[in-house]
Order: sequence, then structure tokens, then C-alpha cells
Amino acid sequence: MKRLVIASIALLLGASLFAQNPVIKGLYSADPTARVFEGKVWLYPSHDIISPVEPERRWFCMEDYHVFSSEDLVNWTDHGVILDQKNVPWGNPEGYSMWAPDCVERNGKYYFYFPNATKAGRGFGIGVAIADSPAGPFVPEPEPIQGVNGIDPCVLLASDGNAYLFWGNGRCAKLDPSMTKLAEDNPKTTMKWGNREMEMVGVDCLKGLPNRQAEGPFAFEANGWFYLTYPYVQENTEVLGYAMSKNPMGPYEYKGIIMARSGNECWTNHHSFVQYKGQWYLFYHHNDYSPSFDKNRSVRIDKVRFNPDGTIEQVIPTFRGVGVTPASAQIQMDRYSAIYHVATGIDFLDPEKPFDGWFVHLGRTDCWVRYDEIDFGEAEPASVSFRYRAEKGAKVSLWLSDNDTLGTYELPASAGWKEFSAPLTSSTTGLKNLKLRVDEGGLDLDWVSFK
Ligand code: FUB
Repeated sequence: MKRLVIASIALLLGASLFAQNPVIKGLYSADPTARVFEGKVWLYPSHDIISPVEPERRWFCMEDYHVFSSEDLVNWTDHGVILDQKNVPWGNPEGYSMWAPDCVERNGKYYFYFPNATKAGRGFGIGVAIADSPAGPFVPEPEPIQGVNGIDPCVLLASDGNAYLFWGNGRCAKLDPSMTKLAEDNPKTTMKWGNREMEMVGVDCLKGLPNRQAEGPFAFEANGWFYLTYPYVQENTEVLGYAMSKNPMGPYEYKGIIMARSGNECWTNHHSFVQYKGQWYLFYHHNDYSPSFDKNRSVRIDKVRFNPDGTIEQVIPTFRGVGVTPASAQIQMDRYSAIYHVATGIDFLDPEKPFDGWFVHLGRTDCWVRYDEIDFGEAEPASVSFRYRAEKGAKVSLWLSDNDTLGTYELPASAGWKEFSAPLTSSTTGLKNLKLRVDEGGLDLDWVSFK
């Protein structure tokens, strides 16, 4: 019992404090679906792991789902495992294929949709697990949804009163009001597979649109439009693209890219849109904590904006992410909003422990790093601390704007990591962006903090 209590406390504390991108640390999290329930954002991601049965197998591997919640998109609570592959009556208990999920609320019940390897053999079924609370416990239905084979379910609760299931490479069908099966009146088409004829339910919403290796559809309604957003391959890895329609089941018109492919070639991207406290956010993933294996991914968040005609502005992925950071926190300058002349960028503090995070290498005079949206509060802080290393020492200055400085600081030489504090020569209050500029020498910087 004592062990259980300690483990539960560790689990709750495990959610990262003052996190920037990626927002979840301590475990891998991918394919994020974010939803607003009970005034909070609930995050339902996949949970990537290294295969415990075939560690050498370099492929996706997932055995369960966690759910996380947050009121500020910065501090996340891990509510623990909400569904395990061993507890799905129709699933292979050792399938390790619990891919991208979704969760929606209808009439006070929470419906969690998840792909999983079936007991019967090859391929994915899509199951539903039901709960009275967004944190579970979720009870899986005895059978997967009949007539649906594939991955990446997403449910659109449309203003016409119907729920629509999107899955795989952009297929869509209307759900029955029970939310656990397809409606009777869905269109059907027959497809030939060799000599076999197969009946397909629903419509292919991405037919005729750019859709090479499309997956992970996320459909939502906003601004008088239905949006069908989805990852697909333009060149050699996935971009996020989107299409718009006046009808939930299309036809959809392709409109462009939401996010370009990533620089370091994480093959997948997978996303969701959510509006919270008046702002739209894009949740997506990247292999930040696992740069050499792109099947261990982590959830990121950035703001997203719509143009007056309803089209979506392209989102540039950032390290900074979203949310306000208190000035008294350890402000991770390596998760910056902008940099100038920073030649060699960031590195892990300890490559053996990636969840410990990064530092930024500020190797030359005049280079700078900027971190936006720091809350200095109402009482002016009196001192600043730096965690850094600099073999020959360095002189740095802190700036709130081009003419507004918080002073210049001589950081003593230190080959190892060192914390150094000094009184501020001038101070500030409220929400500010902070720029740290190297005036002499060079340093590796972990964080800055104010007291
Ligand atoms: O996480 C496994 C698969 O990778 C998802 O189902 C896809 O959308 C891609 O992100």
C-alpha cells in the first residue's frame, strides 16, 4: 500500500512543471487529441514505448493510454493509465498497437475511441470505451465498431446533431446515436481486393485531394465550416494539410498546409485543434526526446490562427510552445521563441537522460536568445540567477526591448555547470519578453530565474 501511495504521488508530480515544448516529459506521448471538458483541456495521446518483447524491433509500440489535464496548458496532471491492451475483450493482449485515440462527450458520458490489434489476426479494429468522467475509468465495449477497419479514429460532433466517425486515410461514416456503432443509413461502396469483393461503409472524404499515405484525420467545425485536417506525405515525411467543406461528409476542397514537414525528419506528425479560453491551439508531435528514433515522440502545442475567410494560417513549430512562465520559475532559455546568430543551437544536458532537457550554446559575442511571455508579477524582482557553464567566463545583458535593459552581468569562469546570482540593476513587472545577449565571450545556458 505504501508503495502504491508513493507511486501515485510520483505519477501526479511526474507531470512537468513550467514545461514548454514538448509539454509532457517523463514518458513519450504522441498523436495528441485535445478536448475541453469541465473547463479544462484534456489530452488523450498515444503512449510510445520501446518494445518490451522485441526491443530491437524499431517500430511503433504502445500498450496503454494515459490521459492528462491542464488549466493553463503549462502544468499537466497525468491521471494515469485509462486503458490497457490486456483489458480490451476483442484485442490482442500483446498487440502493442494502441495507436492514435480520440475522446468525446455526449449526454454526460465520455466515449474513448481507440485503434487496436484484434485477437482475430491481422489489421486494426476501432473500439469504444465508455466512462462517466474524462479521467475514466473507461470500460471497453465487448466488440470493436462493426464495418470499420483501420487506425486513427476522430469523432466530429456536428451542429446537425449527428456524430461522424473519421478514420484511416480520411474515411467518414455517421455514428448511431448510441455512439458505439455506425448508423444504418450510411452510404456503402463495394471494392475489389483481388478476387474478393468488400463492402466499404461511409465515404472517402480525401478522394481526389492530395492524400499520399494520408492518415490521422482530425475533423472539426468552426467559423461556419467543416475542416478535415490530416497528415500526408508531400515529399518524404508527413506534412499537415487541410480541406474545407460546408458538409461534414464533404465533398471537401483542399486548402493547403497547416504545418510543413519537420527539419529532422520525424516521419509522422499527428495533431488536433482545440479552442480554449478564446484561443485556438494546434497540438502535434515531434521526436524531441528521441532524436535518433522517430517512433518515440512527444506532444507539442503552438497557437493557430484563422484568416477572415476561414482558411488556416500556417503554423511554424516552436520550442517555446504556449503558456505564461512565471519569472520565478527556471526559465528554460533553450526552449526559446527566437534566436540570433546562435550557431550550434541546443543539446541535451545529459544524452543518457533526455527527459532532463536541454541547454542552449551561445558561442559568440552579439548572439542572443529570446523567451516570450514571462510573468514578472506585481512585485519587482530584485535578483537574477543563471545556470550556465563558460570556461572563460562571459558578459551577458538582459533586455525587455531594444531600449529597456535589466542590466549587464559578469558570469565567472566555470567549466562545469554553475548557478550564479546577482542583484538586478533595474527591474520590471507584468508580462514581458526577455532577451539574453552575449556581450563578451560565450557560454552554455540552461536557465534564468528571477527572485
Ligand atoms: O502512432 C502511430 C501512428 O503514427 C498513428 O496512428 C499515425 O497517425 C502516426 O502518427
